[in-house]
Amino acid sequence: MRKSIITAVTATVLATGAFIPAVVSAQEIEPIRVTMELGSASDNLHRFHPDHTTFKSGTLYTLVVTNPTSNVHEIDSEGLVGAVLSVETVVFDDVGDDAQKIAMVVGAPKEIVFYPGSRAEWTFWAVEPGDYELVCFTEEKDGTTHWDAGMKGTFTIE
Ligand SMILES: [Cu+2]
Repeated sequence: MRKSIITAVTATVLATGAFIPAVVSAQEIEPIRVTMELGSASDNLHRFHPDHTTFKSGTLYTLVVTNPTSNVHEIDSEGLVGAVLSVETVVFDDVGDDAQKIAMVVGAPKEIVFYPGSRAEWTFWAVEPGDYELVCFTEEKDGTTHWDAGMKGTFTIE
């Protein structure tokens, strides 16, 4: 499934002439896995770990995002979504290695909300260089957001 999707994306991109990936053959392409945690199980601070991640243009990545906390969090980066070619996002029922796939989204995820103890793996080609804001706008009962509490970061494509 993944191979056929990646091949289709590559063909589409080549047809538009907008972007030529480093690898254009139909062979299996292994994405580079990059991890990020939303908050931390050891404290209740609303932070991205790490709060800055750098990608190289023309490279295929899987951003592995886990929420080990008891809070709802999200990754919201409209800039990055527009600067990459999204392949798929696979949703898991747990953060650990025994987690089961429970859903897959094909194409671009506008934003992803993570319920406590969940994980998602977003696979995309990094394309357009730049710095892109990352925020979590989960709202607390008092009306403040995690962004207010400092849950913000940056994605860079170089
Ligand atoms: Cu949050």
